Amino acid sequence: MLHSALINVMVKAARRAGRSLKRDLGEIENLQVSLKGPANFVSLADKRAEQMLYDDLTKARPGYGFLGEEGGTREGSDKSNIWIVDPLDGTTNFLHGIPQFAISIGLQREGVIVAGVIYNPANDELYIAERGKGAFLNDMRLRVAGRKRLDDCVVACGLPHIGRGDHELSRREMTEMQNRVAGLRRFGAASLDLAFVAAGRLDGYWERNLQPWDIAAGLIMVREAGGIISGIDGHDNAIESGNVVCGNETIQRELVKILKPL
Ligand code: 2AM
Ligand code: CA
Repeated sequence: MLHSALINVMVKAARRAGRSLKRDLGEIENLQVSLKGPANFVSLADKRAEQMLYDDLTKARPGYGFLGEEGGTREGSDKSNIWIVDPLDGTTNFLHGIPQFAISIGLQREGVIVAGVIYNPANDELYIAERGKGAFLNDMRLRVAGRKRLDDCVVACGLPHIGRGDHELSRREMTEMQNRVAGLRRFGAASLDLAFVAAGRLDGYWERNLQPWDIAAGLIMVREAGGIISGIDGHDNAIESGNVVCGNETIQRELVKILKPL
């Protein structure tokens, strides 16, 4: 399938960094048994992947800014374009050898996300979206699920990590949702949760306290698949607030109705 030059640049970068992560994943199983564990190794894998992405993306589009999880903001001469990159989303999964992690690359232009690529090298699933051109999984056009009744829906969430976020609030959310949905899931890689909503695998997803690089590529993926993504308050502020609620029009609205008052 033919994609734009921009998407080709993003895909090429994601695949190269993905090969590196996949090799590193192979090493992790050996390291699991060591006393120190693979944590330091993973941190290096993460940094190496980000450096590759930075090199490839800035080589292909000199001047664009770069916001990465590892290196923070690197300003470019072109102030209107910025890459928003997570070299390894789902770090905890990766560390444990669970094949649910991804490279996430978003492009923000004049404050709007215009393109996104999410790549899971473990199963070679490549998600692509470009503004006005649709969303794709390995070249298959994506569409969010059509279910309208929450009690038919499988919905994923994120849970705050140890020492972070409001654990009491997340328990209230889960209690409420368990009473309302067919199945509740927690996969641990925000970018892939968003991609799964775009692919119609999940009917909905919500999570609080995320970072721009967790959300950027997934946001356009969901929108280009015909879904709605917002903050917990239902407004278009997912990246700014770090809180995400998404699904088809009906399900996103239902989820906001439940989560907002909690
Ligand atoms: P990460 O693996 O890149 O850190 C899981 O709920 C999601 O939350 C993942 O996408 C994870 O991305 C993200 N996340 C955000 N803040 C985190 C933190 N402090 N610790 C671990 N994961 C975090
Ligand atoms: Ca992340």
